[in-house]
Amino acid sequence: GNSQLGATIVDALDTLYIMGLHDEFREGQEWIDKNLDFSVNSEVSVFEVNIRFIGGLLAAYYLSGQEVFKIKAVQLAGKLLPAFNTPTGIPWAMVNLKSGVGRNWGWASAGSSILAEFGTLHMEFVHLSYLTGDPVYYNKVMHIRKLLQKMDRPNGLYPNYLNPRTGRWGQHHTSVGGLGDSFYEYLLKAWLMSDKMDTEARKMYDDAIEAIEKHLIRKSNGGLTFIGEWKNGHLERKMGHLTCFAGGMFALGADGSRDDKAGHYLQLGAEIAHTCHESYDRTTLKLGPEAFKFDGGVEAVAVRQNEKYYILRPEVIETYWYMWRFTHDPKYRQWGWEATQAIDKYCRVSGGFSGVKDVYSSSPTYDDVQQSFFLAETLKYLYLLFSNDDLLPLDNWVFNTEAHPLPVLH
Ligand code: DMJ
Repeated sequence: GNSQLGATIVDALDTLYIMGLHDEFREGQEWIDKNLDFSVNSEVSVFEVNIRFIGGLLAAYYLSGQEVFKIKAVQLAGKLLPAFNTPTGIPWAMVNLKSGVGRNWGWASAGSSILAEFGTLHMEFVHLSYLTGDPVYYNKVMHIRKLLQKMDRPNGLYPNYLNPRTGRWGQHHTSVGGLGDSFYEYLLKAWLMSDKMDTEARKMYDDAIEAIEKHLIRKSNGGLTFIGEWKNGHLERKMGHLTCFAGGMFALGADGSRDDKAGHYLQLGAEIAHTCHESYDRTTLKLGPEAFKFDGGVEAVAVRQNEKYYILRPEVIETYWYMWRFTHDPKYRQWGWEATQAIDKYCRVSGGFSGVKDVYSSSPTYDDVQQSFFLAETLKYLYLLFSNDDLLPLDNWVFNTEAHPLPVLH
Protein backbone atom coordinates (compact mmCIF):
# COMPACT_ATOMS: atom_id res chain seq x y z
CA GLY A 1 0.00 0.00 0.00
CA ASN A 2 0.97 3.65 -0.05
CA SER A 3 0.74 4.24 3.71
CA GLN A 4 3.39 3.99 6.35
CA LEU A 5 2.17 0.76 7.91
CA GLY A 6 5.47 -0.37 9.40
CA ALA A 7 5.58 -3.77 7.69
CA THR A 8 9.18 -4.42 8.68
CA ILE A 9 8.49 -3.66 12.35
CA VAL A 10 5.49 -5.97 12.52
CA ASP A 11 7.05 -8.73 10.41
CA ALA A 12 10.26 -8.75 12.50
CA LEU A 13 8.71 -8.78 15.99
CA ASP A 14 8.72 -12.52 16.64
CA THR A 15 12.23 -12.88 15.20
CA LEU A 16 13.42 -10.34 17.78
CA TYR A 17 11.60 -12.20 20.51
CA ILE A 18 12.98 -15.60 19.52
CA MET A 19 16.50 -14.20 19.33
CA GLY A 20 16.15 -12.73 22.82
CA LEU A 21 16.41 -9.13 21.55
CA HIS A 22 13.90 -7.93 24.11
CA ASP A 23 14.76 -4.23 24.11
CA GLU A 24 14.24 -4.04 20.37
CA PHE A 25 11.04 -6.07 20.74
CA ARG A 26 9.72 -3.55 23.30
CA GLU A 27 10.55 -0.67 20.96
CA GLY A 28 8.57 -2.40 18.22
CA GLN A 29 5.68 -2.96 20.61
CA GLU A 30 5.68 0.71 21.58
CA TRP A 31 5.64 1.79 17.94
CA ILE A 32 2.74 -0.53 17.23
CA ASP A 33 0.81 0.63 20.25
CA LYS A 34 1.20 4.31 19.34
CA ASN A 35 1.34 4.35 15.56
CA LEU A 36 -0.11 1.29 13.89
CA ASP A 37 -3.41 2.52 12.55
CA PHE A 38 -5.45 0.75 9.89
CA SER A 39 -8.06 3.43 9.22
CA VAL A 40 -6.10 4.76 6.29
CA ASN A 41 -7.24 5.36 2.76
CA SER A 42 -4.94 2.74 1.33
CA GLU A 43 -5.43 -0.19 -0.99
CA VAL A 44 -3.59 -3.27 0.29
CA SER A 45 -3.12 -6.91 -0.69
CA VAL A 46 -5.38 -9.09 1.45
CA PHE A 47 -2.85 -11.94 1.27
CA GLU A 48 0.23 -9.89 2.16
CA VAL A 49 -1.53 -8.11 5.01
CA ASN A 50 -2.75 -11.44 6.33
CA ILE A 51 0.56 -13.33 6.24
CA ARG A 52 2.82 -10.46 7.33
CA PHE A 53 0.66 -8.32 9.64
CA ILE A 54 -1.99 -10.63 11.06
CA GLY A 55 0.45 -13.56 11.17
CA GLY A 56 3.16 -11.36 12.69
CA LEU A 57 0.86 -9.85 15.31
CA LEU A 58 -0.64 -13.21 16.28
CA ALA A 59 2.79 -14.81 16.69
CA ALA A 60 3.97 -11.83 18.75
CA TYR A 61 0.87 -12.24 20.92
CA TYR A 62 1.33 -15.97 21.46
CA LEU A 63 5.03 -15.59 22.26
CA SER A 64 4.83 -12.56 24.53
CA GLY A 65 1.25 -12.63 25.84
CA GLN A 66 0.95 -8.87 25.21
CA GLU A 67 -2.72 -8.03 24.54
CA VAL A 68 -1.95 -5.12 22.22
CA PHE A 69 -0.91 -7.53 19.47
CA LYS A 70 -4.15 -9.49 19.68
CA ILE A 71 -6.22 -6.32 19.66
CA LYS A 72 -4.42 -4.95 16.59
CA ALA A 73 -4.68 -8.29 14.75
CA VAL A 74 -8.44 -8.43 15.30
CA GLN A 75 -8.90 -4.76 14.27
CA LEU A 76 -6.99 -5.39 11.09
CA ALA A 77 -8.85 -8.61 10.28
CA GLY A 78 -12.10 -6.64 10.51
CA LYS A 79 -10.77 -4.33 7.80
CA LEU A 80 -10.10 -7.28 5.50
CA LEU A 81 -13.58 -8.82 5.79
CA PRO A 82 -15.21 -6.60 3.10
CA ALA A 83 -12.88 -8.29 0.57
CA PHE A 84 -15.04 -11.42 0.91
CA ASN A 85 -18.15 -9.63 -0.35
CA THR A 86 -18.06 -11.20 -3.81
CA PRO A 87 -20.73 -13.30 -5.56
CA THR A 88 -18.88 -16.51 -4.59
CA GLY A 89 -17.22 -15.57 -1.31
CA ILE A 90 -13.79 -15.98 -2.92
CA PRO A 91 -12.11 -12.73 -1.78
CA TRP A 92 -10.72 -9.98 -3.94
CA ALA A 93 -6.93 -9.71 -4.06
CA MET A 94 -6.98 -6.11 -2.84
CA VAL A 95 -9.12 -4.08 -0.52
CA ASN A 96 -9.18 -0.43 0.44
CA LEU A 97 -8.78 -0.36 4.23
CA LYS A 98 -11.03 2.70 4.56
CA SER A 99 -13.79 2.20 2.01
CA GLY A 100 -13.77 -1.62 1.98
CA VAL A 101 -13.91 -1.61 -1.82
CA GLY A 102 -12.18 -4.62 -3.31
CA ARG A 103 -10.77 -5.51 -6.72
CA ASN A 104 -8.41 -7.90 -8.43
CA TRP A 105 -5.01 -7.48 -10.04
CA GLY A 106 -5.25 -6.25 -13.64
CA TRP A 107 -2.75 -8.85 -14.80
CA ALA A 108 -4.59 -11.92 -13.43
CA SER A 109 -6.27 -14.19 -15.97
CA ALA A 110 -9.88 -13.12 -16.74
CA GLY A 111 -10.40 -11.04 -13.59
CA SER A 112 -9.42 -13.96 -11.39
CA SER A 113 -8.35 -14.15 -7.76
CA ILE A 114 -5.11 -16.04 -7.13
CA LEU A 115 -5.01 -19.52 -5.56
CA ALA A 116 -1.99 -18.75 -3.36
CA GLU A 117 -3.71 -15.59 -2.13
CA PHE A 118 -7.25 -16.68 -1.24
CA GLY A 119 -5.85 -20.09 -0.25
CA THR A 120 -3.43 -18.67 2.31
CA LEU A 121 -5.77 -17.28 4.93
CA HIS A 122 -6.76 -20.42 6.78
CA MET A 123 -4.23 -20.59 9.62
CA GLU A 124 -4.58 -16.98 10.68
CA PHE A 125 -8.38 -16.91 10.35
CA VAL A 126 -8.83 -20.09 12.40
CA HIS A 127 -6.69 -18.51 15.13
CA LEU A 128 -8.72 -15.30 14.98
CA SER A 129 -11.94 -17.23 15.61
CA TYR A 130 -10.24 -19.22 18.36
CA LEU A 131 -9.02 -16.08 20.12
CA THR A 132 -12.19 -14.01 19.75
CA GLY A 133 -14.85 -16.71 19.93
CA ASP A 134 -16.35 -15.15 16.80
CA PRO A 135 -16.88 -17.76 14.05
CA VAL A 136 -16.94 -15.18 11.24
CA TYR A 137 -13.28 -15.72 10.30
CA TYR A 138 -13.50 -19.51 10.43
CA ASN A 139 -16.63 -19.47 8.29
CA LYS A 140 -14.97 -17.36 5.60
CA VAL A 141 -12.07 -19.76 5.08
CA MET A 142 -14.17 -22.91 5.38
CA HIS A 143 -16.48 -21.51 2.72
CA ILE A 144 -13.47 -21.18 0.38
CA ARG A 145 -12.46 -24.75 1.10
CA LYS A 146 -15.94 -26.15 0.45
CA LEU A 147 -16.16 -24.30 -2.82
CA LEU A 148 -12.78 -25.66 -3.96
CA GLN A 149 -13.75 -29.18 -2.98
CA LYS A 150 -16.77 -29.06 -5.27
CA MET A 151 -14.83 -28.01 -8.36
CA ASP A 152 -13.43 -30.21 -11.09
CA ARG A 153 -9.67 -30.16 -11.28
CA PRO A 154 -8.01 -30.64 -14.66
CA ASN A 155 -5.72 -33.68 -14.27
CA GLY A 156 -6.30 -33.45 -10.54
CA LEU A 157 -4.39 -30.13 -10.49
CA TYR A 158 -5.58 -26.84 -9.00
CA PRO A 159 -5.27 -23.97 -11.50
CA ASN A 160 -3.71 -20.76 -10.15
CA TYR A 161 -6.67 -18.58 -11.17
CA LEU A 162 -10.29 -18.57 -10.01
CA ASN A 163 -12.86 -15.96 -10.97
CA PRO A 164 -14.66 -14.67 -7.83
CA ARG A 165 -17.72 -13.54 -9.82
CA THR A 166 -18.39 -16.74 -11.78
CA GLY A 167 -16.67 -19.32 -9.59
CA ARG A 168 -14.87 -20.68 -12.68
CA TRP A 169 -11.19 -21.39 -13.15
CA GLY A 170 -9.18 -18.97 -15.29
CA GLN A 171 -6.17 -20.18 -17.30
CA HIS A 172 -5.16 -23.75 -16.58
CA HIS A 173 -1.76 -22.92 -15.13
CA THR A 174 -0.56 -24.79 -12.05
CA SER A 175 2.44 -23.86 -9.95
CA VAL A 176 4.05 -24.94 -6.70
CA GLY A 177 5.91 -21.61 -6.91
CA GLY A 178 4.45 -18.12 -7.32
CA LEU A 179 0.61 -17.98 -7.53
CA GLY A 180 0.13 -21.50 -6.12
CA ASP A 181 2.74 -22.26 -3.45
CA SER A 182 1.28 -21.48 -0.03
CA PHE A 183 -2.16 -22.86 -0.89
CA TYR A 184 -0.66 -26.38 -0.72
CA GLU A 185 1.38 -25.42 2.33
CA TYR A 186 -1.76 -24.29 4.19
CA LEU A 187 -3.66 -27.52 3.46
CA LEU A 188 -0.90 -29.45 5.22
CA LYS A 189 -0.54 -26.90 8.00
CA ALA A 190 -4.32 -26.72 8.63
CA TRP A 191 -4.10 -30.43 9.46
CA LEU A 192 -1.01 -30.01 11.64
CA MET A 193 -2.42 -26.95 13.39
CA SER A 194 -5.62 -28.84 14.26
CA ASP A 195 -3.53 -31.46 16.07
CA LYS A 196 -4.15 -33.69 13.04
CA MET A 197 -7.94 -33.60 13.51
CA ASP A 198 -8.70 -31.74 10.28
CA THR A 199 -8.39 -34.84 8.09
CA GLU A 200 -10.31 -33.13 5.29
CA ALA A 201 -7.37 -30.77 4.83
CA ARG A 202 -4.90 -33.64 4.92
CA LYS A 203 -6.84 -35.46 2.21
CA MET A 204 -6.90 -32.36 0.00
CA TYR A 205 -3.14 -32.03 0.52
CA ASP A 206 -2.46 -35.69 -0.31
CA ASP A 207 -4.63 -35.56 -3.46
CA ALA A 208 -2.98 -32.33 -4.64
CA ILE A 209 0.55 -33.60 -4.00
CA GLU A 210 -0.12 -36.87 -5.84
CA ALA A 211 -1.24 -34.95 -8.94
CA ILE A 212 1.73 -32.60 -8.65
CA GLU A 213 4.16 -35.49 -8.44
CA LYS A 214 2.59 -37.11 -11.47
CA HIS A 215 2.49 -34.06 -13.71
CA LEU A 216 5.02 -31.50 -12.45
CA ILE A 217 7.96 -33.30 -10.82
CA ARG A 218 10.70 -34.61 -13.08
CA LYS A 219 14.38 -35.53 -13.02
CA SER A 220 16.80 -33.64 -15.24
CA ASN A 221 19.38 -35.38 -17.45
CA GLY A 222 21.96 -34.57 -14.82
CA GLY A 223 19.86 -36.25 -12.14
CA LEU A 224 18.39 -33.18 -10.43
CA THR A 225 14.79 -33.48 -9.24
CA PHE A 226 12.83 -30.36 -10.12
CA ILE A 227 9.24 -29.08 -9.96
CA GLY A 228 8.15 -27.48 -13.22
CA GLU A 229 5.23 -25.24 -14.10
CA TRP A 230 2.13 -26.62 -15.80
CA LYS A 231 0.75 -24.40 -18.57
CA ASN A 232 -2.35 -25.65 -20.41
CA GLY A 233 -1.24 -29.27 -20.63
CA HIS A 234 2.45 -28.45 -21.21
CA LEU A 235 5.23 -28.73 -18.64
CA GLU A 236 7.61 -25.78 -18.54
CA ARG A 237 10.95 -27.10 -17.23
CA LYS A 238 11.55 -24.09 -15.03
CA MET A 239 11.59 -23.85 -11.24
CA GLY A 240 11.30 -20.69 -9.15
CA HIS A 241 13.19 -19.82 -5.99
CA LEU A 242 9.72 -19.65 -4.41
CA THR A 243 9.16 -23.33 -5.32
CA CYS A 244 12.15 -24.35 -3.20
CA PHE A 245 9.99 -24.11 -0.05
CA ALA A 246 8.38 -27.39 -1.21
CA GLY A 247 11.38 -29.45 -0.03
CA GLY A 248 10.53 -28.46 3.53
CA MET A 249 6.81 -29.00 2.93
CA PHE A 250 7.32 -32.55 1.66
CA ALA A 251 9.48 -33.35 4.69
CA LEU A 252 6.94 -31.79 7.06
CA GLY A 253 4.12 -33.78 5.46
CA ALA A 254 6.03 -37.09 5.36
CA ASP A 255 4.69 -38.25 8.69
CA GLY A 256 1.02 -39.09 8.22
CA SER A 257 1.28 -39.50 4.44
CA ARG A 258 -0.99 -41.82 2.52
CA ASP A 259 0.10 -45.46 2.13
CA ASP A 260 2.83 -44.77 4.67
CA LYS A 261 5.12 -43.16 2.11
CA ALA A 262 6.99 -41.17 4.76
CA GLY A 263 10.40 -42.33 3.52
CA HIS A 264 9.49 -41.36 -0.03
CA TYR A 265 8.46 -37.83 0.90
CA LEU A 266 11.49 -37.25 3.09
CA GLN A 267 13.64 -38.36 0.17
CA LEU A 268 11.74 -36.03 -2.18
CA GLY A 269 12.35 -33.19 0.27
CA ALA A 270 16.07 -34.02 0.28
CA GLU A 271 16.19 -34.07 -3.53
CA ILE A 272 14.50 -30.66 -3.80
CA ALA A 273 16.90 -29.28 -1.16
CA HIS A 274 19.82 -30.61 -3.21
CA THR A 275 18.52 -29.11 -6.46
CA CYS A 276 17.97 -25.73 -4.80
CA HIS A 277 21.44 -25.84 -3.26
CA GLU A 278 22.81 -26.49 -6.77
CA SER A 279 20.95 -23.40 -8.02
CA TYR A 280 22.97 -21.40 -5.44
CA ASP A 281 26.24 -23.21 -5.99
CA ARG A 282 26.20 -22.65 -9.77
CA THR A 283 26.23 -18.86 -9.41
CA THR A 284 29.12 -16.46 -8.88
CA LEU A 285 27.74 -15.04 -5.63
CA LYS A 286 26.57 -18.42 -4.22
CA LEU A 287 23.09 -16.95 -3.93
CA GLY A 288 20.17 -18.42 -5.84
CA PRO A 289 18.45 -16.80 -8.84
CA GLU A 290 14.72 -16.06 -8.92
CA ALA A 291 14.10 -18.84 -11.48
CA PHE A 292 16.21 -21.53 -13.11
CA LYS A 293 15.82 -23.89 -16.05
CA PHE A 294 16.33 -27.54 -16.86
CA ASP A 295 16.35 -27.41 -20.62
CA GLY A 296 18.71 -27.90 -23.53
CA GLY A 297 21.79 -28.70 -21.45
CA VAL A 298 21.02 -26.00 -18.88
CA GLU A 299 20.55 -27.30 -15.35
CA ALA A 300 19.56 -25.23 -12.31
CA VAL A 301 20.78 -22.01 -13.95
CA ALA A 302 18.85 -18.84 -14.80
CA VAL A 303 18.76 -18.06 -18.50
CA ARG A 304 16.86 -14.79 -18.79
CA GLN A 305 18.42 -11.62 -17.42
CA ASN A 306 15.24 -10.74 -15.53
CA GLU A 307 15.40 -14.02 -13.60
CA LYS A 308 18.92 -13.58 -12.23
CA TYR A 309 18.11 -11.50 -9.17
CA TYR A 310 18.12 -12.50 -5.48
CA ILE A 311 15.87 -10.43 -3.22
CA LEU A 312 16.80 -11.92 0.18
CA ARG A 313 14.20 -14.66 -0.18
CA PRO A 314 13.97 -17.41 2.48
CA GLU A 315 12.65 -20.55 0.70
CA VAL A 316 15.93 -22.41 0.24
CA ILE A 317 17.04 -21.77 3.81
CA GLU A 318 13.54 -22.70 5.01
CA THR A 319 13.93 -26.09 3.35
CA TYR A 320 17.42 -26.53 4.81
CA TRP A 321 15.95 -25.93 8.27
CA TYR A 322 13.09 -28.41 7.92
CA MET A 323 15.48 -31.01 6.46
CA TRP A 324 17.86 -30.38 9.35
CA ARG A 325 15.07 -30.87 11.91
CA PHE A 326 14.00 -34.17 10.32
CA THR A 327 17.39 -35.68 9.46
CA HIS A 328 20.13 -33.85 11.41
CA ASP A 329 22.33 -34.33 8.38
CA PRO A 330 25.13 -31.74 8.94
CA LYS A 331 25.18 -30.80 5.25
CA TYR A 332 22.08 -28.66 5.81
CA ARG A 333 23.91 -26.53 8.38
CA GLN A 334 26.86 -26.33 6.04
CA TRP A 335 24.64 -25.16 3.18
CA GLY A 336 22.92 -22.66 5.49
CA TRP A 337 26.31 -21.32 6.54
CA GLU A 338 27.35 -20.91 2.86
CA ALA A 339 24.21 -18.85 2.25
CA THR A 340 24.81 -16.81 5.42
CA GLN A 341 28.31 -15.90 4.33
CA ALA A 342 27.15 -14.99 0.82
CA ILE A 343 24.35 -12.76 2.15
CA ASP A 344 26.77 -11.07 4.54
CA LYS A 345 29.35 -10.53 1.81
CA TYR A 346 27.16 -9.44 -1.08
CA CYS A 347 23.91 -8.09 0.38
CA ARG A 348 25.05 -6.14 3.45
CA VAL A 349 24.94 -2.38 2.93
CA SER A 350 25.31 0.55 5.29
CA GLY A 351 21.59 0.80 6.04
CA GLY A 352 20.83 -2.93 6.32
CA PHE A 353 20.67 -5.59 3.61
CA SER A 354 19.72 -5.28 -0.03
CA GLY A 355 18.63 -7.55 -2.85
CA VAL A 356 21.08 -7.94 -5.76
CA LYS A 357 20.20 -7.76 -9.44
CA ASP A 358 22.45 -10.47 -10.90
CA VAL A 359 23.83 -13.43 -8.94
CA TYR A 360 26.10 -14.36 -11.87
CA SER A 361 27.93 -11.04 -11.89
CA SER A 362 31.07 -10.58 -9.81
CA SER A 363 30.24 -6.91 -9.30
CA PRO A 364 26.55 -7.02 -8.37
CA THR A 365 24.31 -4.00 -8.25
CA TYR A 366 21.78 -3.54 -5.49
CA ASP A 367 18.03 -3.16 -5.84
CA ASP A 368 18.07 -0.95 -2.71
CA VAL A 369 15.23 -2.84 -1.02
CA GLN A 370 15.22 -4.83 2.20
CA GLN A 371 12.08 -6.94 1.93
CA SER A 372 10.28 -7.38 5.26
CA PHE A 373 10.50 -11.18 4.89
CA PHE A 374 14.28 -10.95 5.28
CA LEU A 375 13.84 -10.31 9.02
CA ALA A 376 10.64 -12.34 9.36
CA GLU A 377 11.82 -15.45 7.55
CA THR A 378 15.37 -15.59 6.20
CA LEU A 379 17.12 -14.61 9.41
CA LYS A 380 14.66 -16.54 11.60
CA TYR A 381 15.14 -19.79 9.67
CA LEU A 382 18.91 -19.32 9.77
CA TYR A 383 18.79 -18.74 13.51
CA LEU A 384 16.64 -21.85 14.00
CA LEU A 385 18.96 -23.89 11.75
CA PHE A 386 21.79 -23.27 14.22
CA SER A 387 19.64 -23.64 17.36
CA ASN A 388 18.51 -26.70 19.28
CA ASP A 389 15.30 -28.48 18.34
CA ASP A 390 13.62 -27.49 21.58
CA LEU A 391 13.41 -23.90 20.37
CA LEU A 392 9.89 -23.91 18.85
CA PRO A 393 9.41 -27.68 18.51
CA LEU A 394 7.36 -28.66 15.47
CA ASP A 395 5.00 -30.75 17.57
CA ASN A 396 3.70 -27.61 19.23
CA TRP A 397 4.17 -24.86 16.66
CA VAL A 398 3.20 -24.46 13.03
CA PHE A 399 4.85 -21.69 11.02
CA ASN A 400 2.66 -19.61 8.75
CA THR A 401 3.94 -18.93 5.24
CA GLU A 402 5.79 -15.83 6.49
CA ALA A 403 7.54 -17.92 9.20
CA HIS A 404 5.33 -16.67 12.04
CA PRO A 405 4.90 -19.49 14.55
CA LEU A 406 1.34 -20.23 15.68
CA PRO A 407 0.57 -22.85 18.33
CA VAL A 408 -1.11 -26.15 17.57
CA LEU A 409 -4.71 -25.97 18.79
CA HIS A 410 -5.13 -29.09 20.88
C1 DMJ B 1 6.99 -14.41 1.61
O1 DMJ B 1 6.20 -13.29 1.76
C2 DMJ B 1 6.21 -15.68 1.89
O2 DMJ B 1 7.08 -16.71 2.16
C3 DMJ B 1 5.31 -16.03 0.76
O3 DMJ B 1 4.62 -17.25 0.98
C4 DMJ B 1 6.08 -16.15 -0.52
N1 DMJ B 1 6.96 -15.04 -0.76
C5 DMJ B 1 7.66 -14.38 0.28
C6 DMJ B 1 9.12 -14.70 0.42
O4 DMJ B 1 9.82 -14.97 -0.72
